[in-house]
Amino acid sequence: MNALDTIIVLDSSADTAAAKTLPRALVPLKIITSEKEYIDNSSLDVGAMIADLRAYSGKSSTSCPNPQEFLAAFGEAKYVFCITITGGLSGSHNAALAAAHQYMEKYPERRACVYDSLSTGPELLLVADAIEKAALEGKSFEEVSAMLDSFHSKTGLIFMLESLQNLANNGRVSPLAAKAASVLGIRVVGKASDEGTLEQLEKCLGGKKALKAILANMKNEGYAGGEVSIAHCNSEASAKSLEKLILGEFEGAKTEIHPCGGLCSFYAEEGGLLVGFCKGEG
Ligand code: X90
Repeated sequence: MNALDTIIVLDSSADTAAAKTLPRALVPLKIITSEKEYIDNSSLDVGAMIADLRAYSGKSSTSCPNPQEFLAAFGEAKYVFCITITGGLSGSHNAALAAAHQYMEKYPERRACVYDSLSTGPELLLVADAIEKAALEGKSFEEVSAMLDSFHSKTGLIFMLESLQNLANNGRVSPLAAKAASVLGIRVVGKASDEGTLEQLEKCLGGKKALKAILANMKNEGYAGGEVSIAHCNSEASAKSLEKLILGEFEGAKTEIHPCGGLCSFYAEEGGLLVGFCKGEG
């Protein structure tokens, strides 16, 4: 596969499309309140959106891209790898599948592979990095697609949330789970389940305990010093503390911290951390 003909397309749940070697494109989801519609692209002022939401108590929701929006991002690429937020919680994956179908029907010589991350945020970035690495090693489109067939066992996502309000309001977790997290000072630590839904693992009182619980659960899921990508919603300090904790135990682990984009900020809410990791030693 000629790497120059290849594009990695992610929906905006991935937080960033900062290109490495291969071009990347982000397809925006939308965050909608009765006052405003926020398009989760690179011109979105995420900080201002968070401030708006803090002051807003009305109804809010999100919507996923349609197939046309994915098709536009595929552009003229010969090979497309498209990674979406979990199909268990969003229609984004189905829209991407429809787009890939139309793309290959219209251009029989082009290929598009769609990957359901069963997750969100940083875990998508780790998948993108792995695709990029394989492509640059000279693997064929079919070889990279085959690698993705068994890739879910290679990465994981642990999250820590201070509020589950927006998730519950939009039917993405049970109101009961949200109620438990609404107690002041309680943090919920959980993981992206094998089905691509939120699985609560622990409730922690206090930030320090929650950070320790994140690392303990990462190890439980097979983390042993591999790559880590941390997304935070207005909580860089706790992301840095977590990074320190990880490096304290796994010296030399490759870590990276970035702010959540619009979609993950809306659902993770202020104080939230999303931690994607590669299982094993990396
Ligand atoms: O289609 C849409 O409108 C988007 C719906 C997205 C719903 C869930 C977003 C979750 C974002 C929350 C914590 C991590 C959860 C991981 C579960 C797989 C972040």
